[in-house]
This record gives sequence, structure tokens and C-alpha cells, in this order.
Amino acid sequence: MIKSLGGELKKLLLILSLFLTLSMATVTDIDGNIYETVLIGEQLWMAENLKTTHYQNGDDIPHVIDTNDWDNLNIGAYCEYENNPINSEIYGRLYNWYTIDDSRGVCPEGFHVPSDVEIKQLEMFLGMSQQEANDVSFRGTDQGSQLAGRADLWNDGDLENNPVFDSTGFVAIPGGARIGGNTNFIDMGIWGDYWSSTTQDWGSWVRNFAYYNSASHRQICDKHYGMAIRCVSDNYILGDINGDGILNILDIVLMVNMILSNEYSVVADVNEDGSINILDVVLMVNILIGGLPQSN
Ligand SMILES: [Ca+2]
Ligand SMILES: [Ca+2]
Ligand SMILES: [Ca+2]
Repeated sequence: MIKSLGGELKKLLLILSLFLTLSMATVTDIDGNIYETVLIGEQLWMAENLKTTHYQNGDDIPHVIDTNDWDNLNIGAYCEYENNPINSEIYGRLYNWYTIDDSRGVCPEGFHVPSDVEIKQLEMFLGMSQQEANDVSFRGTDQGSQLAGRADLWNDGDLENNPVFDSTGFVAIPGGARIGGNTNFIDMGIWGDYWSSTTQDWGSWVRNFAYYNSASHRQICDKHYGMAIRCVSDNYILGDINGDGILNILDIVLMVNMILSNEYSVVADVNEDGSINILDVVLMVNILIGGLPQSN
């Protein structure tokens, strides 16, 4: 009897873990690259650097290898670190800022390049104050470590040695940048550089993560630079915890998991009372039975 109960329990756990595996949400770009996504607070982020070589409508993004050409661009373009395509497999591609400014859209459908404010929201959800978020250079405490991942790619230092390293699933990586001129490619293993869509004077606000510092770095960079892109979802559906656009049993499994681990996200707070508990599960079941998607 006990033996067979144990067997049933194993089966149940197996089914549950299968659900959890399936519920890892993904988004696919125009080239067919599949990216994992991660919900942090109420923002659904791509958990990998963008690789696309086409805009959302299928138009080519120019691939510019020559450094002199790259330096003189005023339209969108991409390249691979050190012009080596193998680097794009792990690190994604490097894009200049004009790619982000192009109305054809560089991110997958339903996603966009985050504004400076949206990145601040992410950092503040991870414990940064508004005042710190508005600051430049290294700000906050350990937000860089929380957002970074893949210790094997980073040089050894404070970023990966912080206990909260890789705790969010955002997995920022040190893909370096293309700054053009004689230096051209720089900092792989040392810095990870991410565009925002927000311009300021001659450049655009970016976030940088450095192997030797567990904080998050904010500065303005030249629009001609080539840097990584992380896209964020345009919106979310209340209750769609894995962000795949539909409400089903997978979202309920994730919701139960969040209750068990005492996590909070507005996406899972279906009855919008400020906490996630059995009431949200009951409401979700009702929504599924009634088939009424709740849009936010
Ligand atoms: Ca390392
Ligand atoms: Ca879902
Ligand atoms: Ca609730």
C-alpha cells in the first residue's frame, strides 16, 4: 500500500516537473531564433541576447563588417563580436543604436527595446531606490549580480562572487561592444553592454555590467557603438504567468509554486488584492472554466 502510494507520488511529481519544464515560456524572432523569457516583477524579459538579422517585417538589417563603414553609419546595422559568427551563438549580435530607432522593429512581435525608465523599473524591483536609479555610473548594491548569469563567461570578480549572482534568470552576459576606430571590439568577458531606446543629447542611455562590480552601471553611449539588446514584452495578460499569451493549467501550476515560495508578481495577482494566495487560484480556475481571458 505504502509502496504503491510512493509510486503514485513519483508519477505525480514527474507530471508536475514536466509541466514546469513545458511552462518555460519562449519567444521566437523573425529568423526563427527561440529565446527563453523571464518574468521579473511585472515585466516579461527575453532571457537571452537578441540575434536577429532581420527587422520584424522581414527586411534585412545591414550586416557591416568593415570598421570604417561601421563608424560612419547613420542607419541600423549589426555585426558579430570580432566579426566572428560563432560569437553570436552565445552572446547574440551587436547592434548600433540606429537599429533600435528603426520603425520596422528589431524585437520579436509583441516585444520592444526597453526605455531607460523600464530598465529603472527592473532595477528598482530588485531593490534599487528611485534616487539611485536616476544616478549615473555604478549605482545600487547588488543589482548587477542579480541580473548577470553564466559565471563561466565572466572574468572572476565581485559580480559572480556575490551570493545573489544569477538569482533572477535575466542572465546578463559579458558580450563586450564594438566601439569602432582602432580599438573596434572590446571587453568580452569583462563588460556586458545593453541598449535602452532612450536618447540623451548625442547618445543613448545604456546599462553595463562589469565583472569586478556587483552594481549596475548607467551611462550615455555613442549611437554608433555596437551593443547587445534585450527586449521586453509590450504588455501582459493577467494570470498569464509564463507569458505565452494563453491562460491554462501551466499558469496555475506556476501560481501554486509562487504561493509555496512566497513570491509576488502583479501578473499572478488575478484578483488584484496585493497578495497571491488560494483566492487567485480559485479565480484562475473560474476564468479557465468560463473561458474569459482577462486583459490588462
Ligand atoms: Ca567566471
Ligand atoms: Ca500562460
Ligand atoms: Ca490576490
